[in-house]
Amino acid sequence: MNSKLEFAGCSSDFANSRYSLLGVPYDRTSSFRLGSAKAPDSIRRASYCFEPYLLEYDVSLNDIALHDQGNITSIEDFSVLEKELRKEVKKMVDHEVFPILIGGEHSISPVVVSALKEEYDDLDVLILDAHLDFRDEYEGLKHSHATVTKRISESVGLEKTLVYGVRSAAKNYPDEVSPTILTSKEIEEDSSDEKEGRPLLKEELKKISRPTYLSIDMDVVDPAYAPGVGNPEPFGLEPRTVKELIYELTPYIVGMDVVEVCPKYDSSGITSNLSARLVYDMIGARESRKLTEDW
Ligand SMILES: [Mn+2]
Repeated sequence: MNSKLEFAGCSSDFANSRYSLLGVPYDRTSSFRLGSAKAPDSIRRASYCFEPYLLEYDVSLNDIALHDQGNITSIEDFSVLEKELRKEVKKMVDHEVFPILIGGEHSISPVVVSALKEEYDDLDVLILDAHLDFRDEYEGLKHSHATVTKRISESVGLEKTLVYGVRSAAKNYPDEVSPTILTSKEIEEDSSDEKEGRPLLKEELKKISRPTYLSIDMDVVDPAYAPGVGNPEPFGLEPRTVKELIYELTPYIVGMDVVEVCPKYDSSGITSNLSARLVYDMIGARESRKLTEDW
């Protein structure tokens, strides 16, 4: 662990914390723009932009035991990183601390999912991503940011892998062995009925009533709001949509990550800013909606 910076409000020690952040600055397989290794500290810096009191949730981060573990240092080799990251996630689960992972590239997520699967046998995974990332391998690599959905589906099962916000996939999609997807178009066009408020999304999310891991690839958001990512893909989700999705899902979330931010291409810092704010939102929403299930 080598980061001196801490995410805002992280004054609790690990053993007494409810949430713990871990930076994973792994960035070895990015196919287009490198630079996500700088994201954990960039998102930590951005976290000081906001008031600890979250008006919409009537929750103050100052009243919640938050902890920041710094960054994983074993980032040169995937198999070494995998071992270290699994150990850290297991430690958090054993201490009943909610894990928040800050990437780094998306290939860290299957490792976290596989570690959580040992604790939660019935785990669902909701991936927010512009890209389907369902290749079996990419450029000869099994563990690449372009194979994330495939690896996750092997861990928890295809029927328990959901990908929302998709607008880019390899040519052989769809086929009979694909995960459940909602495209960014389906999700944004769902918002037209003000009274009902996203009926399709709410209907889809009803299928989730189990512990769920939430993986947010920031490229799910439209590049107008989140330009600083490895593979920006136009026609994405509005930030507010992601916020609402997090709110609807919070009773079930048992861990989350925010990945693929690339500060080098984030000249105004708005992608790091939004990433930090989504972490605030998840905590605020989760604290305001008491968990109803004991997993
Ligand atoms: Mn992506």
